[in-house]
Amino acid sequence: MNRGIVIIVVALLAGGVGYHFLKPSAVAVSRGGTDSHDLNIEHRKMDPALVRVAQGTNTTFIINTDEASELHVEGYEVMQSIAPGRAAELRFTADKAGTYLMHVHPASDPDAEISVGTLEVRSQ
Ligand SMILES: [Cu+2]
Repeated sequence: MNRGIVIIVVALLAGGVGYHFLKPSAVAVSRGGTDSHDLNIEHRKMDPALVRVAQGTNTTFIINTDEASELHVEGYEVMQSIAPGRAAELRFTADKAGTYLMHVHPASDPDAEISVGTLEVRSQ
């Protein structure tokens, strides 16, 4: 077989496999205006792990959790008490572009800072 064709076939296969494993499977995207995202924190991990919003979006997070904590969005310095059994709402305007870590301070260990996910605010 022609060596060039073999190389192309191998490259296509590798690309497909790479895409399958690397594509973001848990990404929430919003495009400006007003938007709401359901966030579920279990075992100190957030689903989706990455929330993307367009800069300027009036954002609401509706948060369910399995552990009483404070959720803190770094950079925005917004906090919300969250607890099992009732959804909590955190509202803010995503007016600063950038990537911001989100962490929790568990009620059982308020000085601990445990990263649970990421907020990405895209400039438009
Ligand atoms: Cu904090």
